[in-house]
Amino acid sequence: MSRIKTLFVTALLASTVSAPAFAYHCPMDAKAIENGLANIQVSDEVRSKVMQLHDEGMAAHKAGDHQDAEKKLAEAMRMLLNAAGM
Ligand SMILES: [Cu+2]
Repeated sequence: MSRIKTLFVTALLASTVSAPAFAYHCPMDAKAIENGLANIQVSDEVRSKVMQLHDEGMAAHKAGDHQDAEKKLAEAMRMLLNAAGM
């Protein structure tokens, strides 16, 4: 559980700190969300909301809108963290 938390916190920090200076990291964030969903017990409601944000984020990423993608992916990660009580 704590390894998952570290993963999310690292990804969220990367989102806020490095977004303008470094390459976008949407796929990394998406992977963190997938790992989180696989390892954290959440309600079906939270799971489907997180998956929706994940899918929307990756769709935006593929469309080249990385800023919007990272916003959605960060929101999904926060939702997972909140749901897990971390
Ligand atoms: Cu992207």
